[in-house]
Amino acid sequence: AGTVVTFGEALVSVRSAGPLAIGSPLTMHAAGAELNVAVGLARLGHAASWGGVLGDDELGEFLLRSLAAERVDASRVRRDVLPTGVMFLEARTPDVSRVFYHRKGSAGAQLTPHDVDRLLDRDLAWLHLTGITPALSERARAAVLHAAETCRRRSVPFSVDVNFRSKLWSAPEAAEVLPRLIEGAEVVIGSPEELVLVAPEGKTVEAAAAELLSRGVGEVVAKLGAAGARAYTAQGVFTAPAFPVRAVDTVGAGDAFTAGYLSARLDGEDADGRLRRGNLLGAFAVGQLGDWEGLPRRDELGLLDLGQGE
Ligand code: CKP
Ligand code: MG
Repeated sequence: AGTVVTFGEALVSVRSAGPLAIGSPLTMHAAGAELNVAVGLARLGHAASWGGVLGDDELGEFLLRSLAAERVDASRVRRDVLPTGVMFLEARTPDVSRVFYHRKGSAGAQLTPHDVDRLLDRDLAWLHLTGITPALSERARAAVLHAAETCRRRSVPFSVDVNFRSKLWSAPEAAEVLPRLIEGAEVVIGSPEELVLVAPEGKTVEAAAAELLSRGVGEVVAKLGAAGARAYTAQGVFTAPAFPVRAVDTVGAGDAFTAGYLSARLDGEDADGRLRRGNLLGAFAVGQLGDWEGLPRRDELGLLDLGQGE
């Protein structure tokens, strides 16, 4: 059946219980958008592989250990003398959290097109990319554009989660690169604002979706947060509500949605089924501290069933 592959920068996310400036207690989690998606897919039983560059340090060891524990193949990871990146997630107040990256000049940004060639040299079922990787460095940008190009050439289906990060690059910079990245993608996922960013002519999410579909994107998926998600496809527009759950940590919800959506897509589910599983994984993710810790195994997919689950 082949492997679902994804790559990017994995980070150690350090979450605080309160304000950082007063030295609040910290907990350590494995994170990074692509790692989150790989874990989500592996939990559901898909053969998933994550690639990237990790520091030859204790934080890199921690990330490898986390990937192994979650049965994500990391056999093509490269180690580098530069440090593994860190992200602080500060609970400044119970309602306001802030993100601080310590990732400039990190190992993760050293990814090259050659790393991508090594990673993709196998039976590929699907490749998942995000708009974070091209924001990391010149070589990471070249690597991710090369990966998309390889998929187009080999006719391997691929997805892109736009994941615009304003702390890494500006909207005009992203708008210059991301439309090239998503060309020919089977699935493009983002918030309404992110979808508008990658469709040069589209001013609303509907116009952006129509533009992307007309330019050969297979389907466009808008994540609407608590309002659920909507898929724009050649067969029409489909909408599915979110699962009403209590949220303790919303970071990682987008990646969880993506993992659920792609999992259902790989299982051959229709648009309603894909959206439902995306929303379901998002609901599992927000219920637990950490980006992916709360995600379900396949036998747990019915746990949140409130009349709309699977
Ligand atoms: O869009 P999400 O909240 O699902 O993404 C969260 C991840 O990779 C998080 O793990 C963080 O490390 C990052 O996005 C990032 O680089 O911002
Ligand atoms: Mg996101």
